[in-house]
Amino acid sequence: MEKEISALKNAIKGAERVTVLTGAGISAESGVPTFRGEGGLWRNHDVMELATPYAFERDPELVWEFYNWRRDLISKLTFNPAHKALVDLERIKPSFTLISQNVDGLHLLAGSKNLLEIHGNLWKVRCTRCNEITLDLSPDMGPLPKCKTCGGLLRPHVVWFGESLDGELLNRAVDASKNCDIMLVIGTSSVVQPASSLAFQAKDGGAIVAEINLEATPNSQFMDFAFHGKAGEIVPRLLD
Ligand code: BJW
Ligand code: ZN
Repeated sequence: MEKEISALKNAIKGAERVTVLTGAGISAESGVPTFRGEGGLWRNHDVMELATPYAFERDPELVWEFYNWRRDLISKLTFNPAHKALVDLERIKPSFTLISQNVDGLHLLAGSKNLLEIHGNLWKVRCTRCNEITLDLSPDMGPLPKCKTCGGLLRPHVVWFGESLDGELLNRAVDASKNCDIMLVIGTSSVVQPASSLAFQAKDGGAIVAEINLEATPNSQFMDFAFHGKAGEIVPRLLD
């Protein structure tokens, strides 16, 4: 592992264009539950079944209760050494893009700048009637929050299963993946599309691709480097 760490460290040092893809695992050490595995249950509901437009249509109050619980939890948490190391890396690279599937806002809180939140942001809400998007940092939005402009029902401004990602954000994420020297894939199970395929776009574009995850993923075998361990420990070591 030491030799590999040192090889990847050198590759990162020599790279001008760096792209990073993160998932829930990078926030796990901050206390944010992941989606699959142990963190995947909320009051006996599979969180994957709550993160759908059908769940919101059927029972918006339950879905809002789930999101209010997450808002409250995350409002008490902060970024960890892995988030911070990426901020430091961005400062020294001529070209740096951070693509995150996370909606927790912890990369922004840490100070990341060129950030593409491809699954949205928990602290933004969108009106289901007039589509207005607003930032609202209150930990509890109440049972069925309404739009101040038109009175329509608000929803979290996140991307649920079966919904399309914002086209412009996705184009920028694909561009940054195809045109980088190195891509770091941190704390994602790599099972959700289209995020999972970005590592292949990077590889096709000639980049070195490295995964940092507690355990192997379906993409591990295609990686140039795969480190198994905690992001909060490995990422700062790679970038110090
Ligand atoms: C650590 C650690 C530590 C722990 N250190 N590591 C092609 C084929 C088949 C299906 C599809 C397809 N294209 C699209 C689909 C459908 C679907 C999809 O991908 N389904 C698959 C499950 C099969 N995709 C979509 O619907 C997407 N939309 C789309 O493509 O539109 C067009 C279209 C629609 C329908 C059909 C075809 C095309 C939208 C996806 C939206 C995902 N939304 C969510 C919820 C966001 C809102 C919210 O948070 O409330 O996004 S679901 C959830 O999964 C969330 C995450 O961002 C996402 C990814 O999860 P992530 O981050 O990887 O977390 P985990 O928990 O899975 O993994 C954590 C990892 O960390 C683990 O590996 C741990 O080991 C590790 N870890 N602690 C390092 N300390
Ligand atoms: Zn409205």
